[in-house]
Amino acid sequence: MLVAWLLCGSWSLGAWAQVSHVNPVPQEVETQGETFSAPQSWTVKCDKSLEGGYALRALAGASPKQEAKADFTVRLGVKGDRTVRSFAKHVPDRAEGYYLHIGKDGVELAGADEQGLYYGVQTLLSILSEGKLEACTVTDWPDVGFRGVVEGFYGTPWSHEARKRQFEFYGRNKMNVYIYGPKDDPYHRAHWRTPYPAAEARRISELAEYARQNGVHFYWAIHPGIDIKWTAADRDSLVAKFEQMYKLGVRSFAVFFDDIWGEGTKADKQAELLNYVDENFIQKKPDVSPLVMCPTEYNRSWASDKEDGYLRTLGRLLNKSIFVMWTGNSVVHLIDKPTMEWVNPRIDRKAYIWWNYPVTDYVRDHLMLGPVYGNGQDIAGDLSGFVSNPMEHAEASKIALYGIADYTWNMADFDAQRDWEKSLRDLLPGNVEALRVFARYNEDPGPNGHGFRREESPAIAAIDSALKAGGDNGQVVLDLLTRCSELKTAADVLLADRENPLLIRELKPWLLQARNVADYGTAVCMMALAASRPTDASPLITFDSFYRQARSVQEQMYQLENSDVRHALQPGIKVGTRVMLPTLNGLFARTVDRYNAANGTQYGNVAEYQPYKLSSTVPQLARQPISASGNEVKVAPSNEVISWPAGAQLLIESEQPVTLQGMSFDMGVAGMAKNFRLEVMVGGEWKAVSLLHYKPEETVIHTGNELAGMKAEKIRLTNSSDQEQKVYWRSFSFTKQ
Ligand code: 14T
Repeated sequence: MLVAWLLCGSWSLGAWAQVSHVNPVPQEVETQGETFSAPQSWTVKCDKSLEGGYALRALAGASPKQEAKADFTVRLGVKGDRTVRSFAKHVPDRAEGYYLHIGKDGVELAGADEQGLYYGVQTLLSILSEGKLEACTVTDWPDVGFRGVVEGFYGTPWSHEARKRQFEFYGRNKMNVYIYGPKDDPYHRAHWRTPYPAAEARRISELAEYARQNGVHFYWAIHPGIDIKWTAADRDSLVAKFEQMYKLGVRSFAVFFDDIWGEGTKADKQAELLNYVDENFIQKKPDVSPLVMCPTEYNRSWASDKEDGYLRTLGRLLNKSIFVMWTGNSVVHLIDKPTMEWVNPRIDRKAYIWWNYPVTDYVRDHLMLGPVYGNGQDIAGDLSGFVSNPMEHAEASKIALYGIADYTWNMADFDAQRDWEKSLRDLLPGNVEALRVFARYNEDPGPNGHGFRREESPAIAAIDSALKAGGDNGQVVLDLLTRCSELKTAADVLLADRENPLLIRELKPWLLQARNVADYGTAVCMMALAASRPTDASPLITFDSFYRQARSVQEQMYQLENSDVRHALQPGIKVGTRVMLPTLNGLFARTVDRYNAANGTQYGNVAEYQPYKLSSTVPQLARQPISASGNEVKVAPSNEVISWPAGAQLLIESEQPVTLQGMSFDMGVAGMAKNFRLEVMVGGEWKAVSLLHYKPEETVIHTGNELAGMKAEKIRLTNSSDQEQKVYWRSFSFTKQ
């Protein structure tokens, strides 16, 4: 009785164990939708040659025990094996394809190759996931040959454990490539010639082996372009490094020439080197995958289109067996038919897409947890590979990666929304509702130099329009209030989640900020309600109290953003900045205006808390973030060369006068101090402060002693020379007493 009841309990969730929930969506499925409970044990039959292989090993972990004489048999193998002879004719004639038939008394499974068999096992396991099986026939294969991930972002590389978890995820979701190329691994880029020390070498070895067990090609990439000389010595260093990696068990290799300048960027030299590596290393070893390269001009906006330009030279000279990566029309861009039609003839082969999504190294204050929509679904035949550059948050990246696995496997049937729902359930089955709500406010990267944007919380966009159209009608305000409450609940529930602690640790700063956004929204909605319906229920249920609460939460949002919860390089924790916060700020301002007009009061209608405001007539500086932490106020550095016109200025305004202690900044050029004038506004008057270098060859600029103790209302820095100055914006900060 008890057992029956327990089984029923699990069955009620069991609707999940269906072929329709397999990711990626299979190419061909026949089913009547009939499910039955899986056997307690089964007999696995295969040819001897497969025993000990990774496909068989994947099956060994499954829940039905393997027994010599069970009623239920699983017959499996690779096309050509004796065991699968009777049904081998159904196997699709495609690399990595498989045929899977699940019946009441057994399973037939045959792969076009061992990888195909492995994928058939994955499909079987995922149908099996809830103790049930569905009677069905699946004929399946991937659209794109190489599918997966390039760990190619700037910032903290993924941890060893995170990478291993990733490989399991790739295996389950039928991705077959992981390219190791974290920009901040010194042995990949800065010290590419240096062999890995023993401990790091051991980890790479372990990763390569772990990847293999999960059906993933572990590509190790080298990034030699920063200082390479086109000499025999450097060529040999590169091959020697590859040999070291080969000895560690690496069987797939890539060479990156992205984000470099100078000598390393020459197409003919790159091609000569790569052909050498291809002919003397890759081709010489029978068990090594094709070489992959990332070009210097890796997107259309940077590509010169001359007949003898970079791309065509590469296309002409590079061995045809070498894959060439491409990010699309710009660094961060969707990929479509015209993208492929432009690049393929130029590189004279099918491009291998490096998709810069969901990477956030250019907007570290945001998360990208939204659906994977917008790429062309008719380009499967135009690509040789498609890999995603993820976020430095490994677990959180899985939402997007799940979608990319699905898209690259079966492009025509890809449905971004359906896929997204499935991915959330896969990542956090116990708290999928909360994750869905939270993710809707973490989709868009915010304004950025690459011009890449995503939609965000469509439900809130609809509320915003309704509010504006209906004069902040009470019913719509209640709808918004409900959404705020929902967001708060989602964040709280996720903060207490124990199912995927690694994910929650990554999300935590944004979960805390989501609570603030929700609290702010609640206060604003209550302001709107209290403004039209004053009550005397409590002295705190008033417009005035909610107004003060809204301002207070804004300040807390600011404090959190500038706390050490976040990234040192780029402070900030942004949630709901595209739709939710503008909706709330709009409602706040309209409500205050309406209240002031009706009551003759003078509440300020700007909610955003900003103790320091930066503005500039130097266009490249006007949008630099300014932040405070402890006693230090910093303007974020910029990676570009700044053209600072004569007479142009940078202005910092403080909400309240601050007593200065010290200041220094670095414009990357020695002797620059004489071209600039620094002034501080004290009591409404501009006072000059002297600027100096401690040593003539130093680029850092210091201020004279007169600065300390000044009660500054504003600070301004002006190019006082009579010509434009080219400078770097390396650092700028001042301290308060
Ligand atoms: F290799 C490339 F295909 C590529 O995309 N390189 C980097 C990549 O590592 C980084 O994660 C990505 C997103 O920020 O963009 C590329 O890096 C850049 C892009 C720029 F536009 C570095 C400097 C830039 F100015």
